[in-house]
Amino acid sequence: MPTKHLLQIMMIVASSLPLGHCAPRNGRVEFPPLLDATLDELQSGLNGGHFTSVDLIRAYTARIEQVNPRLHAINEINPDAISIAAHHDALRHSGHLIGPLHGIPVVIKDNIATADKMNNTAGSYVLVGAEVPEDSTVARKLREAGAIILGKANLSQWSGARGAITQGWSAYGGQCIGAYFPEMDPDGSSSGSGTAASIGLAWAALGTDTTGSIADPSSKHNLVGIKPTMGLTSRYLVVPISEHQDTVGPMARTVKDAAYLLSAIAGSDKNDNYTSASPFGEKPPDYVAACKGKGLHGKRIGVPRHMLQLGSDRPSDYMIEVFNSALDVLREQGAELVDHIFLSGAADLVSRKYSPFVTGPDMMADIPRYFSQLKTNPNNITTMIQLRDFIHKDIREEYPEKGTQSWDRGISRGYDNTSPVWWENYSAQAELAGPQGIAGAVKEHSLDAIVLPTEYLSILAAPLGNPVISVPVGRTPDDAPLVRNEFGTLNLKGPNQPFGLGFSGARFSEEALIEIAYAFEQATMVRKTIVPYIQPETELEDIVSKTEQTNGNLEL
Ligand SMILES: *[C@@H]1O[C@H](CO)[C@@H](O)[C@H](O)[C@H]1NC(C)=O
Ligand SMILES: *[C@@H]1O[C@H](CO)[C@@H](O)[C@H](O)[C@H]1NC(C)=O
Ligand SMILES: *[C@@H]1O[C@H](CO)[C@@H](O)[C@H](O)[C@H]1NC(C)=O
Ligand SMILES: *[C@@H]1O[C@H](CO)[C@@H](O)[C@H](O)[C@H]1NC(C)=O
Ligand SMILES: CC(=O)N[C@H]1CO[C@H](CO)[C@@H](O)[C@@H]1O
Repeated sequence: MPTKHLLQIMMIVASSLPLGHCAPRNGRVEFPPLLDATLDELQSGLNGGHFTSVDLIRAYTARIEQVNPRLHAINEINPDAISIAAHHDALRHSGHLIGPLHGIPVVIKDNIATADKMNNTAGSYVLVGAEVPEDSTVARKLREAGAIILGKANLSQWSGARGAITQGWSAYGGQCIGAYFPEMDPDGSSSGSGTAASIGLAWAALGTDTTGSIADPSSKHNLVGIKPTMGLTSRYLVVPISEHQDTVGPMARTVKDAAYLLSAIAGSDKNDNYTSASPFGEKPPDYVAACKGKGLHGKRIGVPRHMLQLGSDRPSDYMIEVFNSALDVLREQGAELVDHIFLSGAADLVSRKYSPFVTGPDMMADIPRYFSQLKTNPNNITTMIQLRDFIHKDIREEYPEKGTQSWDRGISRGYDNTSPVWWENYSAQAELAGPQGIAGAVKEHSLDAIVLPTEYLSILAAPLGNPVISVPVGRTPDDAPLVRNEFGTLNLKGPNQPFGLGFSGARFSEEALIEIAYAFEQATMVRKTIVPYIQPETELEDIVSKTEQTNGNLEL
């Protein structure tokens, strides 16, 4: 097979580029462990000639193959990843770096389209074989920053918008599972992005968030997640749920790495005119520069504790203890806390008084619009009714065990987001989430941020697209009981379950939130204290020493 042969040659050429030039090849080179490797560590190893981007692709691919049969985190691997990496290695060798992410492997949620050999399925067979006219804007920006898109991450199918299904399940990718205790429900809908970034199946991942789908799985997978302000990152050619709430954002292992990713993908886009609300235009702030010491100094942070008493899922005493210790850290690091602030709109937001009538009708307009943008639409779907019919008939979609309730409701409601009823619900909810929510609290108490355990925060931030950043803060004790999810399919709760501290604030306040989160992370460094119970084995040194032997043999 000529193609395979060619690839092998390119691999060998690329791997051998830096050999003999810079690297001390005596086995004393330190390779960053891939469970935690940061961008700065990877770039320094690449620039020092200790390993190449091809090595990175081979290592991450081996790691994916080791765990994917059990964890189903990755739906597809980019068949061109090695040759792209070889190209990046050659560029690096000639002194040309495309951008800050040059040659770094990233995975993206399987609802973010790329105009390459990979499918963009939202986890459904209805989109297998579909083609987009060009890269989604965030994928293009990743490539322009130098990143290599290594693969597509599994997700709760249709980002959880189809109906009653276990988080992380998709027909196309199977059941994604979390890595911190047996049969861990991976949360979602950016489930595969969570598992992949948490155990080092790539440097980092992109997810998407409509009502918590970046922040919440980041919390549960021991990651730093940034759900950007709706309008900071483009949704062009991303399979949607709700044009008023969807955002694309980073899921990474450190605040600084999440900031690198956010800087790469942020910016206005003529193909997504919600991004014209951004005050920054095409040039977002330097979020990496916001990762500096003393970021908590003088910050005013509100604590809406009453959120912990709303809804059915209350925090354990243990989680409240950890949360209170985290608040102590914020104080010690120079923040001024305004405790017991009250958000009068919160109870109605938690009871989801209006939200189904906002995101549901959005979906009725937005999913058909995505189909209309395809260059190749293999099943000729143009309406929600046709989409539902396909799912009902194709046995691989596991209907009716896996339902279509969200679509059934949307179809029987009979209107989309052009209806006056939609507007009334949207306006009512905007009052709760704005003047009676985060914006109101920020104004009344002159706050830089509000803080809560992450999973109690997303519901406040979702309706008006306020940003959220989640940082690892703790894990459940070893004797915490296993609790099955509502479907009885996986464990929703268990021992060694990570959870995060979440910060939100005014729209487009990411820079301040990153300063705060970075200072908190540096003061606590919780991530490395939480160890997954399952992780892949291959490390860079395995790949590099194998490459050396191969090269040696060829040279004989
Ligand atoms: C995309 O889907 C096609 C089927 O239409 C399949 O042949 C191909 O292998 C898929 N791409 C990848 C990278 O898996
Ligand atoms: C939004 O963008 C689309 C194209 O992406 C365009 O057709 C439409 O007119 C724009 N709407 C507004 C209000 O600017
Ligand atoms: C979709 O439409 C095209 C063009 O009309 C047709 O050739 C093709 O068979 C259709 N595909 C399906 C699955 O209906
Ligand atoms: C929200 O939508 C529902 C269902 O269509 C409707 O009955 C209700 O009146 C709407 N609420 C408001 C505040 O408009
Ligand atoms: C890359 C990869 O491992 N893809 C797998 C995703 O899950 C489906 C369903 O189990 C497999 O068929 C793919 O091979």
